[in-house]
Amino acid sequence: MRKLLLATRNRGKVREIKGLLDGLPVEVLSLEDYPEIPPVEEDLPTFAGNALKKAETAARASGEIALADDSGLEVEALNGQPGVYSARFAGPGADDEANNRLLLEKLNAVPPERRGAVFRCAIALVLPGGETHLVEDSCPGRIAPSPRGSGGFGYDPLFIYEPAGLTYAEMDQEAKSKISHRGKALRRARMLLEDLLSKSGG
Ligand code: ITT
Repeated sequence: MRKLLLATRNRGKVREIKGLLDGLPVEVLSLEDYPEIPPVEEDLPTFAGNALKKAETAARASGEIALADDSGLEVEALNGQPGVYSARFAGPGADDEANNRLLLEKLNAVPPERRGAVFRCAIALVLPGGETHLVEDSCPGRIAPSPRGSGGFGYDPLFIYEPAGLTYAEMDQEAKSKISHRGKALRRARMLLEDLLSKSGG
């Protein structure tokens, strides 16, 4: 069976992406299976640029098809911050709790009607020969006044998906993936991947 390397070390992402790729004729691996591949410096100004950089590096180093996700939260009242810095909002190596705390601090005096935000996701797919594909999608929402729910990862307890009136962390993985930035982008990436696998004879 062909291998597909998820170019990420984020376990929350791995869980969601594996769920969305279920049933494809590929063995899905992640960078945890390739400890020799060094971390990529995510120094580009766009989600697309960083996703491509991560997938290209992983495809080159492993010789397998690589899929990378670069994602993050843009908060209107913060002029789009933390954006591409979402993972290290509270500093290098910051954990989810520290990032969430800082986000709430920065929005302390901001009323509900000005707490709009957008989650964005770029998925890059790179074949061992260098062929590259990119898909992007997003999901609008609002930042809650305090954390709610215990599912998911990252900023999930603070991101309210308004049509459901629930934070991402109050939704189960399937419900989140139906409407999330990652779910929407990955369903399109899955179709591309199905096409590429059938062309290359599985
Ligand atoms: P990799 O680069 O190894 O994939 P990372 O955590 O550094 O892992 P990013 O650079 O793409 O990933 O940073 C995205 C950050 O945005 C991530 O750490 C989360 O804090 C946040 N994020 C992205 N998608 C999210 C989601 O669905 N729910 C909650 N937070 C999310």
